[in-house]
Amino acid sequence: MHATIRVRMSKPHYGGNLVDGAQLLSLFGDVATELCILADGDEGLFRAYDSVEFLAPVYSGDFIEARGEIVSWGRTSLKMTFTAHKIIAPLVEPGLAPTAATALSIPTLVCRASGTCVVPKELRRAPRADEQRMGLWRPGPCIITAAIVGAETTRAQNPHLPLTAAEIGAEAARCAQAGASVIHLHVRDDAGNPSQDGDRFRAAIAAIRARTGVVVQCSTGGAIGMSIDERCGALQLQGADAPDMATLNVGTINFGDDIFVNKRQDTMEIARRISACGLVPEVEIYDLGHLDITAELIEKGLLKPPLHVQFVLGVRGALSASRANLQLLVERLAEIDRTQNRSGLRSSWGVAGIGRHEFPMAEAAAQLGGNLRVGLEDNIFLEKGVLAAGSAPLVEKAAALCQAAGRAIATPEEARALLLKKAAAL
Ligand code: KMH
Ligand code: ZN
Repeated sequence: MHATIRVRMSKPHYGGNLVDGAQLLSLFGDVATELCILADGDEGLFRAYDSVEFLAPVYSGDFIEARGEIVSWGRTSLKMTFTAHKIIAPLVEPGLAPTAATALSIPTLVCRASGTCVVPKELRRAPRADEQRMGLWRPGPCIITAAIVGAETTRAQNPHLPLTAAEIGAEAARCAQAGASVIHLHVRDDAGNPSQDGDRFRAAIAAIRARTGVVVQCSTGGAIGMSIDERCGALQLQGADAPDMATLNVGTINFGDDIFVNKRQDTMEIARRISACGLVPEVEIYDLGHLDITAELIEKGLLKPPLHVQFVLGVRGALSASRANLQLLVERLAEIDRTQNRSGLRSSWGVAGIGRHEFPMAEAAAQLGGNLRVGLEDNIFLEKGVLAAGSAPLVEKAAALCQAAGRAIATPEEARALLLKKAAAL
């Protein structure tokens, strides 16, 4: 959750037209108040700053953009970080009119701070039903998805990669123990090569369900070069064999040195098949334009909001894994909700950062109120140079980031309730 205000500084305090730092802190106070209202439906109180740095002078006439983000969700307190950038400055140069001013091509960071706000216990109110439904307040528990197999990771890269149904079942149980509530599932053939064979999915799903109650989400992305029918192997499963969810890839991207092809007509066909099976789709978004395709699929009646989307960031050839890009995607999804979602329920999102971006993105998701995905499909290292002993240690590390951000971790039952209620909309 973030808030931004832009204000022109008008009161010089010191010689040379300099503005005093307290004015910047007053802007942060207003940003903090907005965040408290968004998070708790109450103005809250600023309790303390734990750091304030003044980094460049601010003069009367400068335009300042003050921005704040919630980075930890305590029970009654909210920890926030703030930045103030100078974005426009008067041009005071001989020969120029006194009205001359310029928009800075590179805004100057003039101040940064972090602090804590509280809503005193006695002032807290319960969210109204409409506020609750639309998720205007604090985010719910964080759903951790474990992508434990994938199609590209090999045993040579990480010897802990599960391949057989029994190995997959055991790894899913370890991940559930560590905090995962959804398993994103691919399967392999006897040689360990990617497969989307329905029987192999059936065996893997049965092995998972014999050991844990996690939500099972099967891939329809498969591996590069597979046909659409091949990719949809898991959609043949019916009744008790069927998965709970299936992925829907909506756009073509460069994928390292390959191309992951998702033609328009193929995407529409897979969307129809997922819907015909009564499964909840998870829409895989690798680039900003993919949300425009998603909007078109809603228009065509092939997707029904509220949606659940996974932002997969940091694939070489698609959108990079930055916090700014993630926020852009979250805002575009919110716009889709505002314009195309009449259900009264907000769409949900998660993020999967590829390679070294896995944990920065997991932390950003936890702080921004989203869900997250980790696992050997996306990243094989626990930390720089240290191979992860399976996906479970990656889940454990992500769960610690959730806890540091004050987010509860969704149980499989909670994930089921949050994700699968979207089925009602199909
Ligand atoms: N293996 C990637 C080419 C999905 O599971 O839906 C595609 C993929 C997406 O993994
Ligand atoms: Zn996948």
